[in-house]
Amino acid sequence: MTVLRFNIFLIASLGVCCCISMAETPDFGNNWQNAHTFSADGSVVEGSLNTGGDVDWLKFIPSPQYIYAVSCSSIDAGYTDFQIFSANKYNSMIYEITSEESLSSTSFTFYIYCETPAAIYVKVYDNDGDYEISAWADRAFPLDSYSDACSSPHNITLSGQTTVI
Ligand SMILES: [Ca+2]
Ligand SMILES: [Ca+2]
Repeated sequence: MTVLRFNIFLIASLGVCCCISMAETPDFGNNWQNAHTFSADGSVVEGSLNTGGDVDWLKFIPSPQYIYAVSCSSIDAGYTDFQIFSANKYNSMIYEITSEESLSSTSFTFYIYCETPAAIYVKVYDNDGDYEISAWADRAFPLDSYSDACSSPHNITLSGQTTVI
């Protein structure tokens, strides 16, 4: 009888643990410096915007010379705002690579050329409710022949008429 009770308690505990591990616990960071790191292997990350103006930041580290796909979906009614940012090579600041158009949807997939392993960030905000994010390496691409150093830029030749206003 004691063994049976213990097994029932163990099963109940495992069930609770499984539910907890699926949830966003703790809340994903509210700024890019505290972003939640996830793997860009196609697996889905589930998150939730809590009431009171919650903001969630997530990030992944890409392999260089790949085009990555980032898929964002709002699960609940209404749309959630998603913005995607890239870090500089020192990981000291970020800049946005999405536009306003890509935010006004309940679901979208955005493709990013990742020449370096600089972190890619996703900011989620607006409208309480659940959302899903996944990312994966879509395909490799060769490096371009243009220099990365400003001391040896690729020269371009301008042609045509120049208009000065
Ligand atoms: Ca959250
Ligand atoms: Ca948060």
